[in-house]
Amino acid sequence: MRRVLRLASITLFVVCLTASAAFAMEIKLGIVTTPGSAQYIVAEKFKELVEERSGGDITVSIFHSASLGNETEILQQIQMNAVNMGVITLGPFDAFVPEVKVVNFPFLFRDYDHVSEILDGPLGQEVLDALEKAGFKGLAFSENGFRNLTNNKRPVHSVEDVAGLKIRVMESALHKELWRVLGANPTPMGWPIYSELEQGVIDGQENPVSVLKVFKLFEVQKYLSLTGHVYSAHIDVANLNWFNGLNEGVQTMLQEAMYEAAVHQRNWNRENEAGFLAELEREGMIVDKDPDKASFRAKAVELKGMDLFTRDPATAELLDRFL
Ligand code: EAX
Repeated sequence: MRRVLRLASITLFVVCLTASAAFAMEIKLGIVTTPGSAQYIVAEKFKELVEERSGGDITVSIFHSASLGNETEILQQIQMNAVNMGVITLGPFDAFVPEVKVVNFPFLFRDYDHVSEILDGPLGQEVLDALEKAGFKGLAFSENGFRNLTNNKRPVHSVEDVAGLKIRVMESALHKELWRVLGANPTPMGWPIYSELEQGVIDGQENPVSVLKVFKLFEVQKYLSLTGHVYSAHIDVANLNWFNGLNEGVQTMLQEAMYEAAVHQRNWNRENEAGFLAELEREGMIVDKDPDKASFRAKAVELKGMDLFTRDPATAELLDRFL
């Protein structure tokens, strides 16, 4: 009897070991930015929730600070599943899935409430679903916020003041075309861009106030205009086949954890934006808080009729429903 019991307990022990060994998993998640950044806050919260809810069976390793390359390169690695997941700024997605750029259409959203209403609703889900064509599972939207123009040459109040400025833009056809239409000389570059600004390779750039604060761009940029021209989302993605190969319970847990991490980060951004702006002013930036947005909008709407949005019927149709 003893022997039987002992055998049974050994068997049970081995079964438990096998089960936990089969379940133990490391998720590799890539971001281009550093600790303290918006993308990092999403990644960190996701890691905390997943490790807690899986009882430590799933660990999340965060590869940050461009250790995997720029955002385009991270997306390529996610496609190959060399990296399982990422929190990636929406700009560089253009080249992979044309229709996601509708979210970056200028002056699309009135304010943050409008953003949440649309992106957490069926239209946002359609954008996430569109990523599947390129082998990505779109889990949630987090954010950098509304983008604003900065430069070192002159105060910019209306769109005429943009003429000829050499502006760094994200590696995105939409952003490049937008700044061409607004009259600038746009130069696409991956992140980071601090030294290019410092050395004067470019006159300016555009990013939300959280980015200007976290990356200390106020040290190398003088004029800030609160143009709010584009809402800058991140998409929190996974490799589609990898994700679909996980058991359903794990998929649901990861999906929920990423959505919660995204909402946590969006709240962080929205609650801190006014404070960040005050800090930029204290640091000496000259801020135009009420630029002539209408003059920017009047030119920016031309994008709708351009190849960028008309060439691909799915993109044109999706934009119509967003507008
Ligand atoms: O997330 O490339 C960009 O301008 C992004 O907004 C930047 O990586 C900060």
